[in-house]
Amino acid sequence: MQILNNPNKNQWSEILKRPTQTVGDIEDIVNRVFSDVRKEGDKAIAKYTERFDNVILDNHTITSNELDAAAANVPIALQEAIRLAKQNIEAFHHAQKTTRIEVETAVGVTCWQEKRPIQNVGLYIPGGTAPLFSTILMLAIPAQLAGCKEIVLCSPPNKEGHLAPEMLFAAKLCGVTKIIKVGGIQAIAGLTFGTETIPQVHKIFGPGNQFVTVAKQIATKFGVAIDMPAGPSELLVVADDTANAAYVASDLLSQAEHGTDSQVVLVSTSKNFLHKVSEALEIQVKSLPRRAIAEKAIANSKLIYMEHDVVALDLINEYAPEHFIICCENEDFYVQGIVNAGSVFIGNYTPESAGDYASGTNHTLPTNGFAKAYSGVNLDSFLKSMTFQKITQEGLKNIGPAIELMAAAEGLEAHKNAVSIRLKDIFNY
Ligand code: HSO
Ligand code: ZN
Repeated sequence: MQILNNPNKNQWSEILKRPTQTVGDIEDIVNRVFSDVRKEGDKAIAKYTERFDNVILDNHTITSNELDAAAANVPIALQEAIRLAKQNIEAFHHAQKTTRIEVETAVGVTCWQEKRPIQNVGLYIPGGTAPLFSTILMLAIPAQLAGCKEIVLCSPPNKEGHLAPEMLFAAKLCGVTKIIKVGGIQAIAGLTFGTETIPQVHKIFGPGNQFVTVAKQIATKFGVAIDMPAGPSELLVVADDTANAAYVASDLLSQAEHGTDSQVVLVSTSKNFLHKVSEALEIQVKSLPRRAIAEKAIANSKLIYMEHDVVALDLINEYAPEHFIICCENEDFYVQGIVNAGSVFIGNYTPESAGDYASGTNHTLPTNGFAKAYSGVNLDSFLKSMTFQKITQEGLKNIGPAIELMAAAEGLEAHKNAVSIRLKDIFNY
């Protein structure tokens, strides 16, 4: 692989461009599906499932019998692994609970903030060659901890019209309340408007292809919130000679195998290390079952030599990776200095796969530079902060005159009057 040699700052954005996505006329299709689902409900869902997934289903909803039967088709060892992951994800997300904040801002004026669950949430899990049931854990566990009432899971049926048993097992274990075999744009439209079988939700979570991503953005026009604009997976590793080249190569390949549009980047202040990783990549990729995918992704990827740590950190913050692995002697410099990344993995024994599955952190993270402004999914993603206040007579005496003056200055007499009418009673005139 080619090594980029200490690129100049004005070259960074070109070098670090994500593989291009062609959004093109996707919006037209999305709008058509949304309009049909809105008008025709389940009839449109069935039509598009047949058209896009090539299956005709009598019933899109998973029955409780199907759900109960799923465990029998999941090996016991895998069931145990899923339970262990659940335990850790639960522990980490449970610890994110906050207590209410209460402040008496002036004598007799008490304000407080409390979090309340989003009542109905939709979780979208893509289909494809390997449906990622681990994402069900990442979304359903915090949803349940937050106290969401309705947790609806949508995922496209496979050719036989089923969902993978691991998905059903994970969904049942994590408190999903309804599972519907529907994917793509029609799933997002169904969650947006509600149909005879799909409950309408207030927020939609989860990854998806370009069609799903655009559909989630259209959903926001109808008042539905979304977790974040999702894109292909990414990983940036910063490593020096204290790192293990084979480990680093294995991490890069772990993200590269997600999709041909995944992007992996290695930054190092050691040319020698970059060469070692390049060699290790060539060897390791050969034995991967998803070699064809990983090789294409690697072709989009970059090995970058940077002369100084300070400039390297600047470049990394500019890129804002979804995942950031630090394997350097001076790891603290990068840990302290990173301001734009979805999730950070530190040291030679912290592969990104740990966060993808079982360490406890969430793997639904901002891609495509959105880590500059967005957080990954966490407990708060399923909660709203609400404020409350209670004012006594004394309190209104204290702040009322200021409100009256400000309201009058804004020309809002009715606002002023809502205070004056009370103050008159309190002062008895
Ligand atoms: N790395 C992915 C999540 C995932 N990996 C699921 C394996 N399964 C998110 O970027
Ligand atoms: Zn992954």
